[in-house]
Amino acid sequence: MARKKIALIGAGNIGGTLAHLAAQKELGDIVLFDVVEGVPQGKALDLSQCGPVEGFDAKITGSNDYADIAGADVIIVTAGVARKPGMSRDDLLGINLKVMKAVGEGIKANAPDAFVICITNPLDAMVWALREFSGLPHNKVVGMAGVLDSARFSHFLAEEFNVSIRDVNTFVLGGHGDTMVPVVEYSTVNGIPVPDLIKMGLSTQERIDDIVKRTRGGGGEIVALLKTGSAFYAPAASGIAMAEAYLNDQKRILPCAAYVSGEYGVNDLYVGVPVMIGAGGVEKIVEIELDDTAKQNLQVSVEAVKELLDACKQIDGSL
Ligand code: TXD
Repeated sequence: MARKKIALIGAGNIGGTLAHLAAQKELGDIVLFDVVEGVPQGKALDLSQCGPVEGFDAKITGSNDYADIAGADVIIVTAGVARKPGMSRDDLLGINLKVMKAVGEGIKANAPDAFVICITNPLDAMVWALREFSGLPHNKVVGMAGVLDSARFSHFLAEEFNVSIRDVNTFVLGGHGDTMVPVVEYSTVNGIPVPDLIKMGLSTQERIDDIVKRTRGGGGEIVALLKTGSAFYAPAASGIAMAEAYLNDQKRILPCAAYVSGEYGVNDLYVGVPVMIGAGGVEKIVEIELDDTAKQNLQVSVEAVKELLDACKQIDGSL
């Protein structure tokens, strides 16, 4: 069986890390695409030279021509500018919306059957715009945010309870950013819900509330530390987990920015919800019972996403 093909649109910090992880896991042949000449080609050549050391077989190439993504099975989009300290969310929106238009047209013309994972921020708006510009089916375009947010939440809880990260399962809903909704009641250590662990005296409500807050601010915390850009190792690992679920038909239940039409009382919007990812792309939206607080928090998140989309429509009248 011929190898799968993975196209990475954007060969920057996340794009290069995606390529390395995909190669190490031998997910398929890899095309790195970027508008900057030389960067995708240089990183592809450098990564190819990891092969003999790490023992992976993967054809890794770099390109500035969308024709080279033809026939891709999975496309992961990180093209755009990363948030810099002092850059407003709307600054990022304006620049990256134009990028999504170019990327969407490139995908539409060259790889309309691909499963597309959008990572570019502001994520909840960019994934919606990318779907609009590409014209792909809604279940084949998804945003990566919740897998990263729940990884951050899991890391902080594993530290708090001093347990293996293997035994921590967390659940986040809603938008990527301040309005995200880490759902404590559905977050567990080896099946024991966090509220029960608090009752068992293994932590306190205040400390868990602080962890929820730190998770919400997880991106900004790293931006402030790095000063020159945003997180890229964990975002790349998260995007690869989603790509793997599609390529290997894993039927994983993952928190992703997915298109909802009625679920959670939300219509015609991309929002962070638990979905099943398999060979059919987003195969199912998992609708859980939410308590009133989680419902309210999700509503706040939905309103924030709607506001972002309105801003996008102001910028690009074709949306
Ligand atoms: O959880 C999440 N979704 C977020 C997403 C987590 C972290 C970072 N988040 C966002 O991902 C971040 O705010 C950015 O919008 C993207 C990519 O982050 P990265 O750190 O990889 O940014 P880089 O290193 O600047 O890489 C972006 C590349 C760079 O090489 C540009 O030349 C290229 O994008 N670029 C383009 N490629 C193709 N087409 C166009 N038009 C284009 N414009 C820039």
